[in-house]
Amino acid sequence: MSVRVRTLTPPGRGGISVLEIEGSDAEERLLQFANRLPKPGELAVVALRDGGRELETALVVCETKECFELHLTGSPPLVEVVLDLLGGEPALEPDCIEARALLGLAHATSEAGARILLDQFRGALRRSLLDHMGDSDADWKRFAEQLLEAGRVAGAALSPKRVVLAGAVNAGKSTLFNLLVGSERVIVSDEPGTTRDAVTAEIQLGDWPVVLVDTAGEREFLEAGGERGAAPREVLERAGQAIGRRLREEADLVLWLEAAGNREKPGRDLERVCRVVSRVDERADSGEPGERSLSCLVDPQGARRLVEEIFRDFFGLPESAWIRGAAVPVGTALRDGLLESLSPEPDRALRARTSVMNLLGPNPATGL
Ligand SMILES: Nc1nc2c(ncn2[C@@H]2O[C@H](COP(=O)(O)OP(=O)(O)O)[C@@H](O)[C@H]2O)c(=O)[nH]1
Ligand SMILES: [Mg+2]
Repeated sequence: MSVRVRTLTPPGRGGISVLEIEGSDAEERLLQFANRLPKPGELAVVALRDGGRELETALVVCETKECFELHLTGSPPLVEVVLDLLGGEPALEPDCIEARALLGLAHATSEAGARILLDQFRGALRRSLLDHMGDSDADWKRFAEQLLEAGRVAGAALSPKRVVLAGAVNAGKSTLFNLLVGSERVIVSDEPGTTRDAVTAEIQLGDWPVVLVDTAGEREFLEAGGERGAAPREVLERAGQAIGRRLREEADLVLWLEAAGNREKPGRDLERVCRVVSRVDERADSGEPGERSLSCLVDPQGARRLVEEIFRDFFGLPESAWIRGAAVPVGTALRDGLLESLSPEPDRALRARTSVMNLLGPNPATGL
C-alpha cells in the first residue's frame, strides 16, 4: 500500500495543522475515516471518524485522486491521533528545488527570506541555471560566483545571526536591548549588576533577522573566600557573567559597549567583536575620529541606525536582502556543488556543473 504523509505546518500549537496525504492508495486510506471526499480541484468540510469515535473536523482539499490535504484544527494531541491512524510512510524528501523552497517557506524567519524562497518556488533559480547551462568556463565561473554570493546573502535573511550585547556593568546594554526589541523587556537601572540572566529576543535589523542577547555586565569583585567571602548577590552575578562569557563565545557578533565616561575596561578574549561607545551624551568632547558611538537616551533612532549599519558592515550585507525575481541557490548541496564547479580541475568542475543541474530535480510544471 502506498501512502505518504507530510505535515506541512510547523509543529506545535497553531490555528490550523495541514497534512498532505499522497500516493496511489491515498483516497482509499482516507475513506476509512471519512464518509465522503471532494473531487479533484474541490474541497469539502468532512467529519473524520474512527469507527464510532469522532476524531476531527477537517477541511479536505483534493488536488488529485492521489494527493489530498487535510486542514485540521491545530491541536497537537488530536493531530497526533489522526497521524497515527493514517499511518503511512514519512513523505519523501522533496525532489525538486521548487518543492524544497516551498517547504522552507514554513520556517522563514523574515519577510525578505520568505520572498527569496517564493521566487525560487516560482522557478527563478531553475530559469537562471538553464540559461547558463551552455556557458563557457569563464562565463560559468562568473555566474557561479554571483550565485554563491547571492546564496551567502540569502543565508543571513533565512537564518538569524546571534548578536550578543556585552561590556561593563552600566554601559547601557539593557537600554539598547529594549530599544532594539521595541519594548521594555529587561530592567534598566543604574544599580550595577541588575542584569544576571541572559535574555534573548528575535528582532529585525532592517531586512535582517537577528537573535539579540542581553547579558550580565563585567566587573571585578573581591575574590571569593577573601576578607568576607562572596556575598550571595555576587555569587548570582558571577553566575550570570559566566553565562554571558559562554554566549559571547557562541555569538556571530559581539557588540561590546563602553560607556563614554568609563572606558577603562576593554573587552578581552573576544573575536567577532565590534566596540561601540555608549552614553555619549554624558561627555563633553566629540570622541576619537572614526569611533562608533551612540546614545540610546538622546538619539534612539540614531542608535538603531548605527547598530544596523555595524551589522551589515560586519557581515558584508547590502541594505536589501531581497532582489525581486533573483536566482538564489537554497540548500547546502546546491552551494557545495556550485563551489566545486569552480574547481581548477576541468573534470571535477564539469562533474560538479552536471550535479548542480541534477539537483534542480524535475520541473514541476512539466514533470521533466
Ligand atoms: N545618559 C545616558 N544614560 C544612559 C544611556 N543608556 C543607558 N543609560 C543609563 O545607564 C544606566 C545603566 O543602563 P543599563 O541599560 O541598565 O546598563 P547595563 O548594565 O549595561 O545593562 C541606567 O540608569 C540607564 O538609564 C544613554 O544613552 N545616556
Ligand atoms: Mg543590563
